[in-house]
Amino acid sequence: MKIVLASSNKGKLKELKELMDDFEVYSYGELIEPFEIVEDASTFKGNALLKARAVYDALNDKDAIVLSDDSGISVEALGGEPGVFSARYAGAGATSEENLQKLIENLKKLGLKSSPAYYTAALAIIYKGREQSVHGWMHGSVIDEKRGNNGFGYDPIFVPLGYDKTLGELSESIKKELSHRSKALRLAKILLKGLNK
Ligand code: ITT
Repeated sequence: MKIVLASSNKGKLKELKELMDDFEVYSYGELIEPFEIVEDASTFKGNALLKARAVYDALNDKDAIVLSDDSGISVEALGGEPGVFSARYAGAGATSEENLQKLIENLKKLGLKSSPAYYTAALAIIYKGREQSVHGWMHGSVIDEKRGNNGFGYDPIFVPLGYDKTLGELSESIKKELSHRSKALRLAKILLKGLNK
């Protein structure tokens, strides 16, 4: 079963490919020229569907199975920010480092060293024009300084519930066990295995 991942995010692609080693997986950039996809929905699910549809249409392959991932972090002390704006928290085209620094600055402005937070991943699947989606979450907290270099994005400031280290410090195998993406993918795999192939 050949699956096309509708993402250009290297960190996500690495995790998804490792978590899907029981499938034949390609990033869409390995098959066609990557293009910009406007993610203007108000929910993770909405944006995941926009990405999956855009790539499904561009592939022009009626047998393609497309899987997209829209994800982000929601911080309690910041009223749920950055949420669906996680990739562009510090502005359009911002780097992961700029987004993470903005989150730390906003915590500091409130005089906080940490806040409860959670990651969300919405995965959308399109096959033969039929759309499905699943979600996964990882709860924990964000802290006001970077620790460790593992993972990507906000991982160096995220401490999963039950741990005292950030995902930047913890091993990749722990993130694989706990993450929003791996939880959503467990559900997505059930859908993928049920597709009429
Ligand atoms: P694609 O749309 O091409 O998949 P993107 O980076 O634009 O890539 P999103 O719009 O879903 O993806 O933004 C998700 C952002 O949330 C991402 O840029 C990270 O900063 C953050 N994020 C999501 N999952 C994460 C994780 O597991 N660890 C750390 N940060 C994560």
